[in-house]
Amino acid sequence: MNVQLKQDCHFKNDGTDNFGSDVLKGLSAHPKKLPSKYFYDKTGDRLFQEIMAMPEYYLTNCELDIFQNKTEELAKAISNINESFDLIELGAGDAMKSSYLLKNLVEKGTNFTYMPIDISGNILSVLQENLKKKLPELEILPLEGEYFDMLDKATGISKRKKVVLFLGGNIGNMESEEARHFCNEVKRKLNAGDLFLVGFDLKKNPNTILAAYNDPAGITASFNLNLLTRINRELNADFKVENFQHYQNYDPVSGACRSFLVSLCDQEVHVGKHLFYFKKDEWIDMEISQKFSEQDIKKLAGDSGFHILVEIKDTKNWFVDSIWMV
Ligand code: AVJ
Repeated sequence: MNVQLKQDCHFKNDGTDNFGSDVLKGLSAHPKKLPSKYFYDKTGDRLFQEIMAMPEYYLTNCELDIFQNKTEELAKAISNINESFDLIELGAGDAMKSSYLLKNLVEKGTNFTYMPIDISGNILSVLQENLKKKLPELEILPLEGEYFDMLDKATGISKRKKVVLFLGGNIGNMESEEARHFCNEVKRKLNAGDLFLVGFDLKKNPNTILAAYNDPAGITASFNLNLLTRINRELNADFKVENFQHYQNYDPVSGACRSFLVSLCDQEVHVGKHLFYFKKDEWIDMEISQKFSEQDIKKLAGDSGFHILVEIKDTKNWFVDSIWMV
């Protein structure tokens, strides 16, 4: 089974997930939009793995570079907590990147419990099996469910200090207001001295960014179009996928990298008993992958009640793991 690098996939925001009502709400909005968190069905998971394997898609390799080659710096930042703690990972997946940090901490004899949170119980059991083999001394407590429900559970289980990881640049899939709200919620669940490590994709040459999301082979296009196929299958809809075209855009001023699906003709689409009209050239807002400047990150940390302890970048300076303290 190919579950490698799956950890970026399981992005969820809150405990109120409802595919059907979210889709109906999005298609009733002006302009129409669909939530990118629903990209990850079985086909979507596979397409995202193909994206991560593309030479243009640099994000995964950059963060892997940090976890593989700057492990000691990460561990040193975490050692600011000089007592036992829980290491909680939001959307842990197969823990490919974090396993380098876990190994370092275990070898140092650090007293901590790893609590991977994921909505996929299946991937969590794969993770547990792998880590048991690789790091038999690691204390691990997998938590299957939504981020905030499981964070509550974790804080209920133990009163120890907390280190929360949110990797992969997943924060970029939120609009800025949503990201602020998300960080605020994490902050509310933590105590003074706890840490929050967030992975951000940085602003860089606009052509480099656009290329990562606008691949000539059309994998990213398929990744977007697959959501229409999923809606057809799961919500009894009749999207004609060939009537929509992927359009990708990066605005270096705002740092927003956005994907759209453009309707190629006037058309009607049924979703269950609901009917939606698309004008030719009308678009659906699909996904934002926000890029950040150092200033943007500082502002987000400050606005949500954290201060930046240390920032660790990859060798190219394209990606940063920013470590915040309450
Ligand atoms: C999983 C959110 C990090 O936004 O870069 C990749 C998803 N979308 N190509 C990203 C994605 C199109 C990815 N994240």
